This record gives sequence, structure tokens and C-alpha cells, in this order.
Amino acid sequence: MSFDRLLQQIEGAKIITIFRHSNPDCDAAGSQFGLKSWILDNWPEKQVYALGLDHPNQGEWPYSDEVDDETIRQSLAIVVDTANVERVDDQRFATAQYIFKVDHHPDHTPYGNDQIVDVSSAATCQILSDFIAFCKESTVSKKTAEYLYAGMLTDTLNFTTSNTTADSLQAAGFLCRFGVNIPELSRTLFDRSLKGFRFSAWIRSNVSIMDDHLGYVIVPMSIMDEYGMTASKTRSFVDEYGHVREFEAWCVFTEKMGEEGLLYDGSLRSKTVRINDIAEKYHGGGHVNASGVKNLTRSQVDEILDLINRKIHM
Ligand SMILES: [Mn+2]
Repeated sequence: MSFDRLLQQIEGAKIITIFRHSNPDCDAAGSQFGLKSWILDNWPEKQVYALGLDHPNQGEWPYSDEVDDETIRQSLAIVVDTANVERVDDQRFATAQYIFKVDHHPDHTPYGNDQIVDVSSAATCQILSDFIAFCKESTVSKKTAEYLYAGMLTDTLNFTTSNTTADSLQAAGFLCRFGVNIPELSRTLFDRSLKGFRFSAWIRSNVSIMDDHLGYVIVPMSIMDEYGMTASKTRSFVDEYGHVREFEAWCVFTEKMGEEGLLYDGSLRSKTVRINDIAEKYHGGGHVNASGVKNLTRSQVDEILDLINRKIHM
């Protein structure tokens, strides 16, 4: 059983480094800081470091630790929520003594010495919650529980995504027993700034609609500047289109300057049609109903919209 092996590795390691993907969402940060916090709840003498250069742009998270190369070389590296090696934020993970991957994305390119990959889990935080429940009688601080709960809440969009299951709710329920402040945490994660409130009005009023069922927008750099939005923050507004009865799929593309002209990154979402196969054709990927694409030309954006639209009508 893989939970056994993860526990054994943690018990046996003096130094543990925890890595996440670049441009971390709350599941990446939550699983990373939740695991670090839980290890220290139970083994305060261990050296545990959470690494990564980028800072999450939702919720409130500690800043990453800084460690030298030698410490990483001597460590057990646990990489959370990251499907492939290229996406790990801090490539020094590869130099660690032992590498353990914990993830819920499709495992196209396994890496490391051992792994727990469960694609039926709605979040990596759900896997870690199950892991902690498996480690009976362990200490779970409120902080640990809140980090993991935050990852579950955001990856499942408040337990509404198609991969939310009874097991997800069970895992969240388990965490809440350790004192999670549900309304406060929810406000920390989902309340928006006035700036964001205003930008949501822009993104709603500028939606383009294909055949009533596909809503999308391509956000120019000038608009992101005007509203003080980064590209990744802008794409996170894709959820603004997620509650329109007529929409089967919805996308937000952001413009950027590439070496040979304008390029586009996109966030793609759908209710039921599969879109990650389309994303994979265009340097992207992700979950069945939530994927991302990068570095597209303008005509590739149109191709993707056309492919999604055709799939809706299949
Ligand atoms: Mn995740």
C-alpha cells in the first residue's frame, strides 16, 4: 500500500523538501504547506522545507523556504500536485536522495522513485487528507487542516466540480474536525478586491458567444494593464462564465508579446465535454473539464474554439 511507503519515507528522513508546480494554485500550496505543517505537528525535530519561486495568487500563504543545494541533495523530496518534471517549481528536486510524487493529475510521464497518483481524487489535498487519516492517532493542528481544506475547496470550486465525490466530502469532513474555521477561510479564499470586482464586470460584458453554448473572451494586454491584472490572475476569471445555463464550455485567453508577435495563453472549462484532449494538441493539458493551453497564435485560438464548439454539437 502506497500510504505505508510514504509514511515510512517520512519517518526515515531527517530532511524533507516539499516541491510544487510553478504558478501554484491553492491545491499545490495547500498540499505543500499542509504536508509540511503535519510533519512538524508530529516530528518537530525534522527539518522540513517548502520550496518554490512563484507565490500563489489566491488566499494567504507563507512564503517559501530557502535552502542550499546540499540540503536538498540530502533530503527526501516530496513533489505535490505536479504531473510532469518540467512543471516542478525548482528543478533542484531532481538532486534529492529519494523522490516521492503525490498527485491527482493523469500520470502520462511518471517520475521519481515512488509515487501516489490517484486521478479519482478531486485534489492532491484530498489524497493527503486520506493519508493523514490513514496515519491513525497522528496530531493534526488547525493550521494543517486549514491548508488542506483550502486546497480541496478551491480545486473543487466549493465542492461543485464533476470530480467531487462522496470521498471528497468525507476527506473535507475529516479535516473540519480539527477546527477549520469554515466561513473565515472561505472569505480569505473567495472574497475579491474592488479591482477584481470591477474586472469581473469587464469580463462579463465583453464575452463572445458561439452558437449559444461556448462563451469566451480574448483579453488584450492593454486591458490587463488598465485593470492591474497579471495574465494568470486574468485567466482565473474564467469561472465568471461558469454559471451560465446555456454555456457548455467557456474559455479565457490572455494576450502576450512573443518573440515573433502576439501569443495567447488560455484557460478552458466545460461542463461535460472532454477538453483536455484538445488542450494536449496545443502544448497544454489538464483535467477532463478544466485545462490550460500556452503560446498559441491567434489562428490556433480560433482552431481551439472551433474544435470545442464542434465537440459540443457532436
Ligand atoms: Mn490539484
